[in-house]
Amino acid sequence: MTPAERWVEEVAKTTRPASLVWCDGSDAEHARLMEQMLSDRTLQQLHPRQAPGCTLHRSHPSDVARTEHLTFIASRSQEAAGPTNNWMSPQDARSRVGALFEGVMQGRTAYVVPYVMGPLGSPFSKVGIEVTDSPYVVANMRIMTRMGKPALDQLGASEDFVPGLHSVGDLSPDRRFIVHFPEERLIWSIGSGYGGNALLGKKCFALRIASTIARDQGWMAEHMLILELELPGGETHYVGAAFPSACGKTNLAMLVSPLEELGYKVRTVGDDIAWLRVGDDGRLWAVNPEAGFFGVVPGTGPDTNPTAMATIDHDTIFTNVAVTPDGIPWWEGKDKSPPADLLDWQGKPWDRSGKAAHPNSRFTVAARQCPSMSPKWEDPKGVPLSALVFGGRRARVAPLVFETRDWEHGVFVAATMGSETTAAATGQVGVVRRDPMAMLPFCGYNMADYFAHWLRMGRKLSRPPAIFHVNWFRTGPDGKFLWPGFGQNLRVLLWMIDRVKGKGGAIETPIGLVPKPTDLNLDGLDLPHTTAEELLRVDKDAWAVEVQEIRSFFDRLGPRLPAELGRTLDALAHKLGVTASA
Ligand code: OXD
Ligand code: MN
Repeated sequence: MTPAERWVEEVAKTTRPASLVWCDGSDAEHARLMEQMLSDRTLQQLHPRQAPGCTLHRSHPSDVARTEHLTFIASRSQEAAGPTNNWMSPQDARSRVGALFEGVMQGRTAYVVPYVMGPLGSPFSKVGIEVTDSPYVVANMRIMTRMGKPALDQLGASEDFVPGLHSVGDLSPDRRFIVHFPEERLIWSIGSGYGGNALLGKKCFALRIASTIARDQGWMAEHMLILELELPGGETHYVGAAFPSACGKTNLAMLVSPLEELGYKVRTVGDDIAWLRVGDDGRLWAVNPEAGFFGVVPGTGPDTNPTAMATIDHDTIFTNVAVTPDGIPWWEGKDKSPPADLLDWQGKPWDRSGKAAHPNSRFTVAARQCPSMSPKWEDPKGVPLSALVFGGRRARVAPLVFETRDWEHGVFVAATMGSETTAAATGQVGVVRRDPMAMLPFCGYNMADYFAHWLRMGRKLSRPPAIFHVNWFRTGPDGKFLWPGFGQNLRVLLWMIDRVKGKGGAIETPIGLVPKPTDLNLDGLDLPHTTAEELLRVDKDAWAVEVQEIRSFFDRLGPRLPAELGRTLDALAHKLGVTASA
């Protein structure tokens, strides 16, 4: 028996499924599963010509987003999980959550899903095995990972895999837990079928567990898109960008260049997760560990993301969107006018008072369907990054873009970024919280140690990427966004590449290097000069308030916070002329 078989046997003894199916990832197996899900109404076939190969899944209304308050790090010491994670001792997890797994799969089929995160054949790829009683999860894992036989071939008789046990249980939030055992590299998830809680290769493995492996092995697992930017003449740059959930990573990764005719092209490498390593050349290299996109549907439309629209027009699993009686999917932002007789995301006739599609409704689609994929997206060595970008959703405070002074300052800016919460997680929407590196819900260990790891990584990079901060969401007094957004974000990326190349103007401000309106290529954009100035304005009073908030965030992290970050905060306070003390 291989270690994988032994673990699966052990799990089956606890969960007692009626049958056990090892998934090979084949077309025949997929067809069988789809047929079964269509007949038991787990999935509904969508319109054969308007949405060929597409299906709709409606989840339980209480199971529509990640549940951060039910997500735990079960490290041996609470200190190892740190103050930003929910902690449960491994013993508690074993008794409290373990009890819920006893016999939970009786009468159900358990699917054993071997999968690879990362391109096949890449030295950076890693194997996971998820045992789940949800065929919907299997169908999603088949899109999001390299699933089945290739994973077993890569694993062989090795014990180097991340085991993940998942059951939908009774779907009750009272019995819902997503638990990570970082020392054992083990994941348990029960009570939810929602992607971020149930597709264990994604947030649970590729971010939370991988971030702890990465800390131990000297690399990084980050919540970042990766895009390729080609300049006229063919020079190519890669950019990694970390924004919190539902803040536009997919849209930026699939950006259509408004300057394509001038030779500026954008291609996609990944839209959510990047595994980063120091290359022999001293640069930072990135791999997208995923094989598909699990994207937010509302707001995806022909203006915001025509590439995504082309990607999801066939062979896509939609979850919790609205639908016409003849099976055409619809969501807010798809087009201007909702069709008549729409059924909302719960399948009820839509009365037009609330949202037709759930704000966190999702598409699951294979990356190979996306017309903008870079030829390098599955390159086993990854791609070298010229720039890292961090950003949140801030109606006020942060300017459109600024460059940090060096790696250490970049880590400070990334570590202290704030963002308004979105519908990707349950809870209040629109509340500003610190979301360091967009990893608040995904860092598998103590956040202060994570910052120290970032600083350590910087010392290993002889040619580090430049680090920038962006905010596409600044609003004017009328509450409207100041920046036209979408494709125009390219103009901001081009300024970054100019800076990387030692060109491009900027002025020193207390927070970093900010372009003047004339430093950005705004040709052909109908953007009044005063609006451009407002977008780039550094509001010292607002930043003074920000300093106090950062100070209390740092206080929460306690004495493990790297001294460099405290010193950088003091320097910022000093430049702003505010008292540095708490
Ligand atoms: C996601 C998320 O699904 O961040 O990518 O919630
Ligand atoms: Mn994400």
